[in-house]
Amino acid sequence: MKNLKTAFITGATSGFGEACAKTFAENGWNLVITGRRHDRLTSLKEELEMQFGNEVTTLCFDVRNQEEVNEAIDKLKEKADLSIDLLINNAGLAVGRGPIQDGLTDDWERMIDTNIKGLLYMTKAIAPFMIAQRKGHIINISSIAGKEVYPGGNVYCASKFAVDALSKSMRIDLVEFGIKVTNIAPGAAETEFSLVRFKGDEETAKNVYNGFEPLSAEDIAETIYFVATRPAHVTINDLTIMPTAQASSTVFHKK
Ligand code: NDP
Ligand code: 8X3
Repeated sequence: MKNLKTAFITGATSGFGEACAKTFAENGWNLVITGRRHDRLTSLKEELEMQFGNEVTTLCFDVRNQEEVNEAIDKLKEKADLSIDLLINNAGLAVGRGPIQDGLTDDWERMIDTNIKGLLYMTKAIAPFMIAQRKGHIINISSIAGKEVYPGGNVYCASKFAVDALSKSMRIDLVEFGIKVTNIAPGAAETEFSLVRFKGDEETAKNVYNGFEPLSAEDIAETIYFVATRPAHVTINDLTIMPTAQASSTVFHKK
């Protein structure tokens, strides 16, 4: 039997977000999938609708632009019957991995605007749906980089520490409305993350995962699905998930 819940996933055009879209669709959820790459959103929608028969809505926008965020959500409000049960605040990125003294302002702004401000704009736009329903779940994707800093992590780590703090704070603000808030902190996972971080340098991106088995996007999607499907009275507040070969943000057991 179909589960008629709706998950709203930011950053569904690759990595964790795309894997979540597939996992939730397979389990009968309707989806709102978002990202900036229109072609990827369209082909994912076609694939999921054909395979699982779910309703998949695509919204193409940049989470850094509050006007674009609000316009996209206004489009959703035109669907009178829409309820959003789950928001996965996943869209995010790292750009660069150098010491603070060599950092590029543009890279810093991309990380802060996407990882912190984008998450805030999305939450501000979607929380009213959940408050009206007196239920809902917001899952924020932080990182092990939001628990421990590492050399060259500076602004990316700060942005993910901010996500960790916002998760704690949002949980307090939203508890009276029955809204769950979960913070997920993954270690190294092989997605397009490192390709973006190293600005398209495929060799450097690949080297990040040499000598150990990283997490996959599917590992994260499976975990998020578990978190999202606990009974109504149970919330997983915070979850750190690491490759077995990674003990901390800097300690890896490599072959
Ligand atoms: P990917 O690069 O594979 O996916 C990132 C997603 O974010 C893409 O769908 C991208 O879509 C979207 N995105 C980025 N910037 C924007 C923007 N300005 N507006 C809208 N969407 C945007 O990386 P991951 O799947 O690995 O990363 C997902 C999240 O997980 C990020 O928040 C990342 O920081 C976090 N994370 C990743 C880890 C890893 O090792 N991979 C570990 C811990 C946390 P598009 O380009 O189409 O806009
Ligand atoms: C991504 C994991 O350790 O490269 O958040 O920062 S790490």
